[in-house]
Amino acid sequence: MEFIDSKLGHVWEKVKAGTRLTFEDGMVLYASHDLSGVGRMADFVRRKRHGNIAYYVYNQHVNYTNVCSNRCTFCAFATDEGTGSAYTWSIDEVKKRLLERKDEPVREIHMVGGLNETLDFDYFTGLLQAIAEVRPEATIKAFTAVEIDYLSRLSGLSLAETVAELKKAGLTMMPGGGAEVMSERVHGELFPKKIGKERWLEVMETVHGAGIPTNATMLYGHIETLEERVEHLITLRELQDRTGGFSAFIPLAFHSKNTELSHLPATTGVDDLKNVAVARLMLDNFDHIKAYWVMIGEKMAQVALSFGADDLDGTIIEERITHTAGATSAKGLTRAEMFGMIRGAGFEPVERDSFYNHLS
Ligand code: V47
Repeated sequence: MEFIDSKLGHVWEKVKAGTRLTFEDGMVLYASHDLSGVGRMADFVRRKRHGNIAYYVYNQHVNYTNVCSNRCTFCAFATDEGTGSAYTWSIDEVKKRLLERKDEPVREIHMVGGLNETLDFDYFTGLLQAIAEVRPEATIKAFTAVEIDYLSRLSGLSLAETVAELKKAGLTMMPGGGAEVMSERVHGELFPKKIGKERWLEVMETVHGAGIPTNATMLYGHIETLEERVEHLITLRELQDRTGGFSAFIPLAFHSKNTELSHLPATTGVDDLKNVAVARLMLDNFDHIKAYWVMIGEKMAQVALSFGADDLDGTIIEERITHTAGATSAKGLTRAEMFGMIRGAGFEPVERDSFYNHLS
């Protein structure tokens, strides 16, 4: 492979040989202006794993409350109880929202919410049971590690016992949010009330130990350094070596509108593609890299399929977290639009369930 940036040659030798990349290699990749060179290497690895296939899932988002006691500075979604925009859905309200779309072939319910201190533990198990009842054919992918930690404190149960109770009630998978960037510096500045790196990892390890797969994410494009990004990826890779419980990694592009960080500019297209590509190259033990179209836009997500991504996430319809922070992407996509994006990029669309079983 020919490179504009000669430093990439050394990384390419390793990629070809299947040798694990180091922290220094990660820095070379992030610092390089040879975007197509980084992307071609990521595409090489992606095609070895997934050939010409690109995935999407027919899913529905449920954000049961936006009341949150953590109040992270990067979040536009969260609010305090009693404000005009505060809401909390009862279990019946959630059921009603699921039933409204009962004639659609939804295969995954993605559910996350704020830390709302007015809700008790029974609400959460009741929520899972109700969803499992209304949508028995869908996987319930719910609660970030932050919520699981909170639920353990709320219930007074150990982490393992909490996870066991949630699993019994219907939890079958967990999304990847909540770690943001695993750096003490960023944690202190942007989300001091939220659990930190060690606890996030402990929750994930416990959940994986209970046989529940999870995703992992990284929120980029705020105050993090390139070093902190690479360290974050290596930390995830190390946990994956131990548990094998991570299914997909999703780089999350920061949106600053309506947040305390509204002075920060949007991420660039180059950075969006680079985060997908570097993740594919560094995370050699992750099967799937998602290009989350909600955050990077439909057009960039389509291009990202040639930069290491093999999955576009879902159809969604009612995304709230990123749109409250100014996302200009659609709120949902149809199957036909998913197909069009994937086919237009030269890949074969495959509808999947939460565990990447092929449905079409
Ligand atoms: O943890 C919050 C992020 C996450 C903003 O696992 C923001 O399949 C950008 O984790 N700008 C929740 N990002 C979303 C998430 C997710 C999404 C899609 C799929 C999966 C999966 C997981 O959203 C939070 C936080 O990192 N976030 N505010 C913002 N202003």
